[in-house]
Amino acid sequence: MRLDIITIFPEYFAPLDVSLLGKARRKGLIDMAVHDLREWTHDRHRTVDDTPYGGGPGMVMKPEPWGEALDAIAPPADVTGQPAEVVGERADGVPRLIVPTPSGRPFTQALAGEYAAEPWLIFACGRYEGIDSRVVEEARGRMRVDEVSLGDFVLAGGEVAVLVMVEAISRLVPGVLGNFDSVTDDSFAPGAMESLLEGPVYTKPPVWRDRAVPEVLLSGNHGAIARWRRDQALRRTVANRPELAARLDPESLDKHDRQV
Ligand code: 6GU
Repeated sequence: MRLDIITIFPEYFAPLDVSLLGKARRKGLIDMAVHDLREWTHDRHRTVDDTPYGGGPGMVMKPEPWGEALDAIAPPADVTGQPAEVVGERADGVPRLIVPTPSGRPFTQALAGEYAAEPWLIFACGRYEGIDSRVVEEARGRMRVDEVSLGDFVLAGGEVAVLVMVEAISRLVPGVLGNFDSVTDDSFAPGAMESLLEGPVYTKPPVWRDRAVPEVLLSGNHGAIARWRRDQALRRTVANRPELAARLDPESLDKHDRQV
């Protein structure tokens, strides 16, 4: 998978060299480049923002550097309709553009899974009050564009949102995680425990500060363990995410679940 990130703060992405993602990059599973938007400015001050038309607070990112950046990273098809020659090891085909903004559609585990199956993603990090709307409008003419939000709160810019999304997406790329089960077990993973939060986990020692690990987990009774884990997941979902619990399919709850 190819990832291109466009930002005025490339330093934000240093953590992508470490841990899981660093390893995936070294293994060649993920090919990532971070681009400084200011490379595509032409004035002495490398200006990327200006005052908003119609008035209002703050600044808006100018369209010209964004247009040039996207043309350079994902060259538009030429007049013959043939995709332009792409330099170096770039993924071929058409990328999907993701624009983080609190006004976007919600980022979910399902969307992360969808992105993980794409060969090429471009992330456009806005700052200030956002990017001139014509940039997304024009890009839609030649690639799929999603404006995506992490939730109902406001970050100072898209960089941290992109770190979050890249981590969620890359761990779903085949080969990135050692143990594939740790993906299928996740809270929000599609499957049997769908829409239940993950329950508590324990490791050695069996007693720590007078607190024993729940006995059932040491019993070796796999049926009882599965039953207990489901109870715990259900309790946690009701406590922390009542709106998720309310949406559980009544058909999928057995008599035992109802007592929980
Ligand atoms: Cl994706 N971007 C910004 N700037 N703020 C956010 C967000 C994204 N999601 C929630 N708040």
